[in-house]
Amino acid sequence: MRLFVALMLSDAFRASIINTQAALRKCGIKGTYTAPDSLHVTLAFIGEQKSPSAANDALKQVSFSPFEISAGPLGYFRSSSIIWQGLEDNGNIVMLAEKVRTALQRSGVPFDGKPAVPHITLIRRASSFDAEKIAVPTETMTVERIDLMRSDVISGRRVYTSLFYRKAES
Ligand code: 2AM
Repeated sequence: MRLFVALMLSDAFRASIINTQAALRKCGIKGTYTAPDSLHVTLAFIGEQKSPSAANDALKQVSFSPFEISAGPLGYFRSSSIIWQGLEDNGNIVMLAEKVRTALQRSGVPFDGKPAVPHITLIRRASSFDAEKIAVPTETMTVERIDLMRSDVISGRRVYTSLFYRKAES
């Protein structure tokens, strides 16, 4: 099974991101828009594993306090034609990603070591990136949990399912 660790979005935050996707659509940008339920921030991409148990055990070792995030400007990964929502988070997402990755390493779970760039993928294979007119959402959310996610292709569509979550300690 294909696994990754992510921050999933609150309903209100997700709704504001969906509005941004709608604004991009209105601008005529074509591509594969991320489905509402799949919008997330990746902390660590693990990839294929026979079982989620070692990753579960690793997440049990991660402790963190709740923190606020808000939307920032949009960004563009030119190499993969991805338009993404940037985030304002006082560096907390990268710090949390580091904790997750350290715990995975200690548990012997492999992961993609590319530096974490906090983002929410909005459109893959975007036809262009002409988004200066798009307003930045004002919604904020409190990060209160991290999820171990499973990624499957079901009827040609990628579907993410939470297998386990670790709550912040307030
Ligand atoms: P993303 O974070 O830019 O959206 C599940 O595949 C998630 O893990 C995707 O959302 C994907 O991109 C992210 N990811 C990070 N590194 C990856 C890799 N090497 N291969 C596939 N997905 C990766």
